[in-house]
Amino acid sequence: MPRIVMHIDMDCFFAQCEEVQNPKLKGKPLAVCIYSRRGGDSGAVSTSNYEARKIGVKSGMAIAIAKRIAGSRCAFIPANFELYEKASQKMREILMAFGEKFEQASIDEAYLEVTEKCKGDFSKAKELGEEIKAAVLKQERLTCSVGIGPNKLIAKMACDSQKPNGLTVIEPEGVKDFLFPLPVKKILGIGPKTEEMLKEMGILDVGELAKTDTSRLVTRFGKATAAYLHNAANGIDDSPVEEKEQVQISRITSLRTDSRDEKEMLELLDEMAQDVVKTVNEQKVLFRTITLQIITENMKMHTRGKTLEGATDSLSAIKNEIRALLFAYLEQNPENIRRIGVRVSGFEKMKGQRTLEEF
Ligand code: TTP
Ligand code: MG
Repeated sequence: MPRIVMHIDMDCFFAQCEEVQNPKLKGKPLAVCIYSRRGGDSGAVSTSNYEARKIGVKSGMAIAIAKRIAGSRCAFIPANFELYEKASQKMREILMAFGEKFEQASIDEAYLEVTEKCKGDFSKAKELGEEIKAAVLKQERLTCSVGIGPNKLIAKMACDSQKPNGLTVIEPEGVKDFLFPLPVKKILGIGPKTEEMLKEMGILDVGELAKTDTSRLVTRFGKATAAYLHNAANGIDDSPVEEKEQVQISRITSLRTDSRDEKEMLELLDEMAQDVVKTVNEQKVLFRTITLQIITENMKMHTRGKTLEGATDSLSAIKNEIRALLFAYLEQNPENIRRIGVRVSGFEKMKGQRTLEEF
């Protein structure tokens, strides 16, 4: 049965999250910025929507330069990582259901192994890709791009080849036609330095790289890199889709203003505890450790944790422990608090037995 791997990447992820939260931003150029602590416009554009890319505002650009290029045509807003983390978690929950194995590759990218699910049939995989896009759009109101191929390397490159809102299928017979005309820098892992070295050897596109005698590559790059380059250029990649066990589930949020307002903190903690338990239940795990996270006004991070006798998924257990941890913390620490969070860890898989609280 031919192997089938899918790669999913959200389109202009941070910018789309902002557009969903504030639809007025939609349709106009938008840059999401990470401002540095130096103030003013120092910092970089984290990402921009496709309208902003058209006028030259791109990831990694200094904010001041982007403003010079775009002027008032483009909205510049600060990054809100809580929002993106939440959307990323939701994406994870949606996608996991669609394949036999799931691997998160970055905040907005994932791989799915779908060989069994599609019985090695690429047309079934294409239908599944369409279903996934529809599910993400319906549940998150976000568009993504999907690449389908015989391995992770081809799936990712297929995904990158048509953005935004793309769906690209490369079947095993089509791999060489797809890869060979591309410039070498399109191969995952080939950065400007390797590209330059290959150029000096007269190798510009993937087809040339694929046909280059490996001994020439070994002399230049060493054995391991030469093998990678040769295989990648020929579309060969045996790396498995690896489920990375989630080691913790957490939520963190900012207080309205830096303070020691217990009522506000308890309300926020209860809300986050509910959210955490919802994810815990979706992932069918039990946790043993509950941790309170505190970031003070001077940006110091403190954690206070408690490990329970037995694993649980009980909401009241989190609420009670977190309250106790908060009161103990406030006793000992006089500073105002900026951000506060809840984390659970020490997971055990649910064994099918129900917990006391469900009865
Ligand atoms: P990408 O998936 O590389 O970019 P993107 O989702 O914004 O756009 P595309 O449609 O091309 O996929 O990165 C995901 C997020 O990571 C992105 O929304 C913002 C963040 N990021 C940075 O903060 N700095 C960077 O230089 C890049 C490339 C991304
Ligand atoms: Mg993306």
